[in-house]
Amino acid sequence: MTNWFNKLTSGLKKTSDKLGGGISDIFTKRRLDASSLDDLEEILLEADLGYQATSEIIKNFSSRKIARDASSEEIKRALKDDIAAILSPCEQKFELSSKPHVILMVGVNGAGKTTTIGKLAHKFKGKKISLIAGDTFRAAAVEQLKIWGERNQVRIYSAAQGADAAGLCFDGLTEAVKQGDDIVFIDTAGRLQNKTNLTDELKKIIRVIKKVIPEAPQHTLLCLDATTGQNAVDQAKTFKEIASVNGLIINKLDGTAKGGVLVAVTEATELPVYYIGLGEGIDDLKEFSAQEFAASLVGL
Ligand SMILES: Nc1nc2c(ncn2[C@@H]2O[C@H](COP(=O)(O)OP(=O)(O)O)[C@@H](O)[C@H]2O)c(=O)[nH]1
Ligand SMILES: [Mg+2]
Repeated sequence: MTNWFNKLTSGLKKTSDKLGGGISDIFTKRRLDASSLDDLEEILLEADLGYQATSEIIKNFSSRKIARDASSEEIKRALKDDIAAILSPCEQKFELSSKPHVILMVGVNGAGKTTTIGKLAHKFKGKKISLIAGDTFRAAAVEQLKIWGERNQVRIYSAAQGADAAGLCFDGLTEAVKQGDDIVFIDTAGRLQNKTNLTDELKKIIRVIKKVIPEAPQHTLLCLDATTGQNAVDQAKTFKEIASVNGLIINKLDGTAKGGVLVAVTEATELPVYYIGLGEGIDDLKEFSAQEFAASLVGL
């Protein structure tokens, strides 16, 4: 727990240096007034929190009873509370509801889909798990998932490069039902540069999944790369629209200066953040905590 908090805090250090450092710069010498609030607003925008969250926070600050001579530490605490309040509806426990529980992983190339499947399979160690290598576009993607399958000692269902992803999902899921799997993870390709193709492919995959199990996928999780900043917000909106995403995983929060984008993404989508990625290793996936995240973000 403390370990994780340290990891989160050091991961977000570049963001909190910007945010917390900026606050110290403003409020060490100046009072809380319209002009220092303007500067605070600028800092929040620069830290990628997005326009909506930023204006909400600034409005809160104006109406709040914070002493005009509050220390930068007090300002940070108030800011942390505001950010935690914005994020708290997004903190939801990830729960399995069916057998098999089908988890469809979506997101652009490089967002961490395959890696996250590997990490999640590890988290659910003890359950009967299979992985479907639905990114049939790149041979490397199948290989990468196979390595995660071996590491976790779980079954992987794959086809040759270029095979029809929806057909593979149908076969893999049918097999999972037959085998009595508890959880099935479906990896997908993420070519957002061709939105029509991607949309068609994802829709087809979802249709096919429903043919085998009408209430699946129980979770469609969108992986986002925090280092892409405001791009992640656009991706989130797009994928929510085309793939009925019902949960987020924000990766690469280790070492980014754009950690604030998590706030912008949740404001834009109103989706829960189930996990955050803090590294490439099998253990580097953490359940999202609004309080911890807000504290790390402002450097408290
Ligand atoms: N630093 C860091 N790297 C990550 C994280 N998640 C994934 N990666 C790396 O990002 C790269 C792309 O990940 P991958 O799972 O292949 O993305 P995909 O294309 O969406 O399947 C790989 O090199 C991963 O090891 C994370 O949380 N932190
Ligand atoms: Mg992949």
